[in-house]
Parts: sequence; structure tokens; C-alpha cells
Amino acid sequence: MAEILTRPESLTKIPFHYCPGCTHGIAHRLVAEVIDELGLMEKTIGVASVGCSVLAYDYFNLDMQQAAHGRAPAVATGIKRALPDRIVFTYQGDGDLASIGMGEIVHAAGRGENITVIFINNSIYGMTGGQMAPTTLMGQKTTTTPEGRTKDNGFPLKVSEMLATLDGVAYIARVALFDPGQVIKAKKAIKTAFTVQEKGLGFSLVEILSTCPTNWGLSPVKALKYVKETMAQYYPPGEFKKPEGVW
Ligand SMILES: Cc1ncc(C[n+]2csc(CCOP(=O)(O)OP(=O)(O)O)c2C)c(N)n1
Ligand code: SF4
Repeated sequence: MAEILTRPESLTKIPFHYCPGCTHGIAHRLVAEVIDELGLMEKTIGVASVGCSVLAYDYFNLDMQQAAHGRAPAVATGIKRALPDRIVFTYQGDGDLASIGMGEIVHAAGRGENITVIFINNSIYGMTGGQMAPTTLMGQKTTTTPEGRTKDNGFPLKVSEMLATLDGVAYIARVALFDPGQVIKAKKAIKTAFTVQEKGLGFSLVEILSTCPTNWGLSPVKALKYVKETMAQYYPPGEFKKPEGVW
């Protein structure tokens, strides 16, 4: 019988530990498919961060490094500068990237480091039980904002829009994974980001609107609906910066 779906070579055979309905798994698969399709498996180095995806080093069949909370862009910078012929990416949650690692991401982008960042925005701290993240939406209930986020907690940060203002940035896109059409668009953006790095054009980042059914207290189906109807309204998908004349 003809095989219609195979596991990307850039993924190991280890089953993901992610909760049912969590889109971290889809994001992993898309990154691996892109690396396979671009023929980059032998030269790619991934940097795992702190959060639910801390075990990404077990799942990607690539050279992987683990970084302390928020430090993945700094670690990736070191790897890329030492080994400029490699393709280097980080895989970071919103707590990791937009809270403790805000300095690292801004300065890596500002320096125009030729690395790719996969930024998973699920609007919450997943691994540690659902505390408010910088990306938590106004009114969203979390364990630290049980009545819903108010302006006393500050406003949600639009990381992609902010970073797109920096001259060092070559490519920034926001995508979502709430239906198959969006998944296809997400893969295209991830492929563009890795291609930008391959061409040596500078810093690239893809923000992926992702689910956390466990800490949102929603079923997997309702969590996808929440991304589409609530998250994607505040965080509109799209390309915010793209190298001119290349695509
Ligand atoms: C320096 C430091 N501060 C805090 C923590 C605790 N911590 C571990 S994971 C995490 C939240 C990660 O959330 P996010 O980056 O959004 O990823 P997710 O789990 O949602 O995928 C926190 C606060 C830590 N490990 N190290
Ligand atoms: S806690 Fe949330 S982000 Fe973490 S694996 Fe479960 S659903 Fe995914």
C-alpha cells in the first residue's frame, strides 16, 4: 500500500509528551518537514528553551543544545558565530521569549543575527501551571489573574510588531494552527524564515499562535476555536517584515 504520511526524518521516533490538543506537536512537525524539504538536516542546530518544549532536544533528530530560561537567542548567537555555515534555530514559548528572555530576543534581533526563531505564543505559562504571561489577553483568566487580566497587570505585548521595527530584522511573520489552511500558511512562513537564514539575510522569526487546552481549561476543539475567535483577533496573522525583491 502506498504510504501517504510518513514521519519527517528530522524528528526522532520518540512520542511527544504534549497534552491532547496542544499544538506544540504540529509546530514541531512543521519545522521538521521544512528542514527535510530544504535538505538542511545535516547542518541544522536547534536550541531548546525552558517551558513545555524543554524536551524538544529529544524530538528533533538534529544536533540540539539546551539554553537556560530566556537565553536561547544568546546561545544561538554563539553557535552561529562559531559555526557560520550551520543553520541555527531556537524554539521558545512566550514566557521564555517575551518575559525573562525579552532582552535576549530584542538584542539578537537588533544585531541582525542570522538565526531563525520559532516563537510559540499560547498566551500563558504552560509548563508551570498556567500563570499570566506577557502575552495573556485582557480579561483572560490565569492562575495569577483569576478574575481575568486587567490593565493593572499591564497590556499584552505584540512581540512580532515590536521586533519588526528593528533594522536588523529580515523576516517576521505571525501564523496560527487552528485549521488545515492555517497550518499550510504556517509551514510556508517557517520555510521562508529558514530560507532567509540560508541566504544570509539576517534575523528571522515566526510567531505561532498555539493552544494550551490544559491550562485554558478548554477541550482541544474549543481551544482551537479560542485561537481563531479570540487570540487571532488581538494578534492578527500576517507578514510584518520581508526582504524586498526576494519573494
Ligand atoms: C530563570 C527561571 N525562571 C522561571 C522558571 C520557571 N519556568 C519554567 S517553564 C516556565 C514557563 C514557560 O512558559 P512558556 O515559555 O510560555 O512555554 P510553555 O510552557 O507555555 O510552552 C517558567 C516560568 C525557570 N525554569 N527558570
Ligand atoms: S501544558 Fe499547555 S503548552 Fe504545555 S503541553 Fe500541555 S497543553 Fe501544551
